Amino acid sequence: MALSLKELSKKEETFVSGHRLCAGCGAGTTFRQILMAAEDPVVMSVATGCLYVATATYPYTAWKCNWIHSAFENSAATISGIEAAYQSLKRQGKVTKTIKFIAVGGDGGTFDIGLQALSGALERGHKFLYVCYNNEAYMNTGIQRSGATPMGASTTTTPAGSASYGKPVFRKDLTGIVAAHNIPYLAQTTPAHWRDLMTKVKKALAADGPSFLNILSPCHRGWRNEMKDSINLARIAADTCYWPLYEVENGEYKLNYIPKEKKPITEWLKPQGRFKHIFAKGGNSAETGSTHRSGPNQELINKLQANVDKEWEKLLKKCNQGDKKPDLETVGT
Ligand SMILES: Cc1ncc(C[n+]2csc(CCOP(=O)(O)OP(=O)(O)O)c2C)c(N)n1
Ligand code: SF4
Repeated sequence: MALSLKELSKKEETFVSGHRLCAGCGAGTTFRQILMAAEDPVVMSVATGCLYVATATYPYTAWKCNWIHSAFENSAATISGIEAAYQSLKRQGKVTKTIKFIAVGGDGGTFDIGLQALSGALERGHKFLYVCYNNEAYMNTGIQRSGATPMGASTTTTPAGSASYGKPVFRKDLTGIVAAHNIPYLAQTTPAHWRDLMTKVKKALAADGPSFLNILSPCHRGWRNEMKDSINLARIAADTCYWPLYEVENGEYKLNYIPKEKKPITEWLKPQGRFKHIFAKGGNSAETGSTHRSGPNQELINKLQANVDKEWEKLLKKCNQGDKKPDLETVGT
């Protein structure tokens, strides 16, 4: 089906309303888009986290597809078993229809606790899509830092205060880690770029082997932004190059979006309360921990900007696109 809003509006939804995700949560928008992009029936395995807790509250469910709750650490292992059973039944002629398999985890369940199960499933070559809805912390249990949390963010386990400027280390490059598994398809995207996200889901589900999507998923509870600004923040993440939209297809890197004007990282940081201390008087030094009494923690801002610039340049080289601009038609902002 063509990716036009008119056509999509006629499609029956598989992720439906009535769930208990916070109003303005990026995860609901993300999974609505994912399931609308799927052409075949899907079986999903969803790890513990906000998405599971808020959408599958027994005896209610927001999912009109086959669905299993998985433990925090093994969503990819659960889907592996289901996919292997399907392949066996297919070989025996007991199942003839095409079914797609999607494993899901938050960033806690993917970057940290479920990484081993994910790596194993990718290596074994199961034909499934793994989606990490990445809200950059363990939100469901009270906003603890995860391997995806950006440096400088104040969380309940890395609280900014007189002794700390927030999380002291950069986030893990999980997309890079997954790319090192040499799987057929992987990508980064956001729910603000709906056409990009849905195109990537289609490619991922069509891949001949495992595929992976790392989706930046706004969470106003943890990011402490205005509810109404969630999707716009995801857009700013791409415009600052903090969260580049790119894909790796059979080892070939491709940028899907190059902002006309690369915005400074402060545009991503400022609307979020989790970075409020960086702009307040009395912030701590990124290097020494000593207190700045005079104003914003410029040292930390410089460090964050330098990291974004460095990663962006590295990505440009991997994509080797020179002056060739990506096809903006695919982004759909
Ligand atoms: C092995 C294990 N450790 C801890 C927990 C408690 N727990 C449930 S949800 C959650 C946080 C999940 O974080 P994330 O995967 O990032 O998803 P989010 O809640 O942010 O959507 C934790 C720690 C658990 N269920 N299982
Ligand atoms: S806490 Fe965050 S991720 Fe969880 S439901 Fe609310 S907005 Fe969504």
